[in-house]
Amino acid sequence: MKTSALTSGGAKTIVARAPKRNDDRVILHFDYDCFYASVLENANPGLKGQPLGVKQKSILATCNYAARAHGVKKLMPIAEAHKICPGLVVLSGEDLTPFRDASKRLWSFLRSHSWSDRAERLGLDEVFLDVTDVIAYNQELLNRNALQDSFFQLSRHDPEKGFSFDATQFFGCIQPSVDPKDLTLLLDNPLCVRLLLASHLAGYLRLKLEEDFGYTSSGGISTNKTLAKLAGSVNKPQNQTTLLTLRDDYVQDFMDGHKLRQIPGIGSRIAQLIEDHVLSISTTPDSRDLEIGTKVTVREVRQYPSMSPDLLERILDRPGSERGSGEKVWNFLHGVDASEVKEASDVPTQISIEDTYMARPLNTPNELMRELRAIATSLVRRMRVDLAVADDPDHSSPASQQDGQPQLRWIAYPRTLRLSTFIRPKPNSTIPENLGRRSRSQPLPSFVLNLKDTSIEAVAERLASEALLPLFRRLHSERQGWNLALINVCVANMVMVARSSETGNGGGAGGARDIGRMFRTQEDKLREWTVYDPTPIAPVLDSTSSSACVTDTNDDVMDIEEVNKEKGVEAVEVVEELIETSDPVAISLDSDADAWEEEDEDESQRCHLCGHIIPIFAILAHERFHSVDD
Ligand code: TTP
Ligand code: MG
Repeated sequence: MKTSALTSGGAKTIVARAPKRNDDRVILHFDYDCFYASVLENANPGLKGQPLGVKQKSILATCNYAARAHGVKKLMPIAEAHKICPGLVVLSGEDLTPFRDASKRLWSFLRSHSWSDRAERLGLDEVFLDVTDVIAYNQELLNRNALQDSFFQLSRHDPEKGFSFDATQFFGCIQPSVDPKDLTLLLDNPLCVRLLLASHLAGYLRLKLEEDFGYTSSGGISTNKTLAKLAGSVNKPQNQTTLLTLRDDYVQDFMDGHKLRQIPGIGSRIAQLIEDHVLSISTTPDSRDLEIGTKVTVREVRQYPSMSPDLLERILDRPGSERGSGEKVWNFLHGVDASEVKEASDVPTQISIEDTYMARPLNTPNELMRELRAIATSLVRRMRVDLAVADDPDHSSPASQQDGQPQLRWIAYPRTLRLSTFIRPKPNSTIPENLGRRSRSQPLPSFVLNLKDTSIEAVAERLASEALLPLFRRLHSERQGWNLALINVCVANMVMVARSSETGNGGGAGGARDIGRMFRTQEDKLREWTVYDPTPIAPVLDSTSSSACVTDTNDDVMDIEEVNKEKGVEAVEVVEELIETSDPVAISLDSDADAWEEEDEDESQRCHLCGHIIPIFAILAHERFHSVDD
C-alpha cells in the first residue's frame, strides 16, 4: 500500500493514497419508480393518480408517489398508512408473478441496447447497462460543426435506427453542477463527451420505458457501477443524474457527502464495525445504536487518523471474514469499483421458492412435510419452465413426446440445493437478528434432473423426503415446536448445458442422462459436505457473515471446490469450522423456543442485509424482497 506523510500541527500523519479510478467504461443505472405500484397501476389504469399502496402481509412493500405526497412511506404498517391517508387504495403484492414478468420485459428492452450484452438486473427493479462500445461508436460519429443537430446511432448496421439530440448540453441533471461556460471548455475532454452522449442515451431509454411500457424511472450515469447507482439516487423520481468523473475532487466530494451505509457493496455489519471504530464505541453482538452509527459519513471514515486499507482490514478482521475486505472498502470510499456489469443471460442465477408462516408458525412434522412437498413441487415446476426447453421444438418425432407432452431437455442445471428457515425471534431477544435465518446446502440430488418418465409430483415427493427433510434435521432438532416462520428452498450454482450438436454426444434426452451420471459422481464425492450459508442474496461485502466463505459476489452458492480454491485451505475444514461456530448459537435459539412469547408488534430490527430498520412483523416480507432476484 502506498502512503505519504503529511504534517499537521507539527505532528506527522501517515495518509494512505487514494486508489486510482479507471474511467474507461460508461455505465448506466436504471431504478424504476415505485415499481410494484407502477406494475399494478399499469394493470388497472383507472388507479393512476390515486394514492396507491402495495401490501405484503401487514406492511406496504411500496406506495406510489401520490401516496408519498400524503406522507405514506415504503415499509409502513398498513394501519398507519390508512391513518395518514384515508383515501389510500391498497392492493395485494403477495403474488410476485406480475412484478417478475414486468421486470423481465423491461430488462429485455434495456438489454438490447448494450452491444456487449452486459445488462445486469439487481433485484426486480434495477438494471445496470454497460454501454461503453455504443458510446465510443457515437463519439466517433459526432460532427463538431453541427453538435446541436446530432444523431445517436443505436445500431452499427442500420444508420437510421436512433434518435436526434443536442450535443451541446447534457440530458437531465449533472453532478457537480458546472457553469455552462466551463462546460463548453470541458467538452474538449473526451471523457466529458462520453458522459454527455451517455446522458442522452439514458434519457432516450427512460423515455421509451415510459412511452412504450408505462414505467417512469430514475437514472444514473457514470464510469462504474457504484458511481452510476449513487448518481441515480440524487434526483428521484423520474429524473436522471450524470456524475462527472472529470476530476478526482468531483468524485471525492460526491462520495464524501454520503453516509457510509448508503454505499452499495458495504453491508450493514461492515458499516457497523467501521462506524463503531470511528466513533470508538465497543461492538456488542446486538448493538442497535443506529442513531449514532448511521450518521457516519464517508468523509469521516476517510479522514479518521491513519485510515488506510490496512486499518480497515484490521477493523473488519473477524472469524469468517473475507481477506481483502479492507482494500475493497477503501476503494468504495473513493468511488473506485472495478466490478463488471454481468453478461446478460436468459438463465436465472438461482431459483428460489419460499413461503412464510408468520401468523401460524409450523410446529409439527406433518405441517412441515406438507409445506416441504408444496415448495418442492413449485420448485421442480419452475426448474422445468425456466431451465428446460422442448427437445424437439416441432414435437414432430413421437420419441420426443411423453403422454402428448414434448420431451424436455435441460439448457442449464443447478448444482446446489439450499434450505433456509427462519425461526421467529423472541421479542427483546439479545441474539443477533441474522441468526434467526439459517441455511444448509448440499449438492442437488441427481434424480431431480431426470426428465424421462417422472412426473413433477414424483420428483417433488422424493426431493422433500430424501433431501429437504434431512437438511431440515441438520438445522433443527427432532423435537417439535420449532416456531418456523419461513421456509425457502433454492437451487443455485447454474451450469450451462452444451447442446448435443455442440458436443456431438447424442440426443438431448441423452444429455439429461449425462447430467445424471455426472451428478451421481459429484454427489458421491460431496455427500458429506454441508455448507452453512445464512445470507443468500444481496450483493454486499460483509466480513462478519459466514456466507462470505461460501457465496460469491453473484450470490450463487459456491461449490466446495470453489470454496477450497478461493480460501487456499482444506475445504472440509472451512465448512466444518463454520458449522461449529454457528451451532452453539443455534442450540441456544432452539432451547429458547419453548419459552415463546406473544408477538410484540412494536419491536423493530435492523435488516442484516441492507441495514434498514424494519418492524419485526415486516422482517419476512423484507427478507423476501432481498431474496427476489429473478
Ligand atoms: P425500491 O426500489 O426500494 O422501491 P420502489 O421502486 O417501490 O420505489 P422508488 O421509487 O423509491 O425506487 O424497491 C423495488 C420494489 O421492491 C418495490 O416496488 C417493492 C419491493 N420491495 C419489497 O417487496 N420489500 C421491501 O422491503 C422493499 C424495500 C421493496
Ligand atoms: Mg425503484
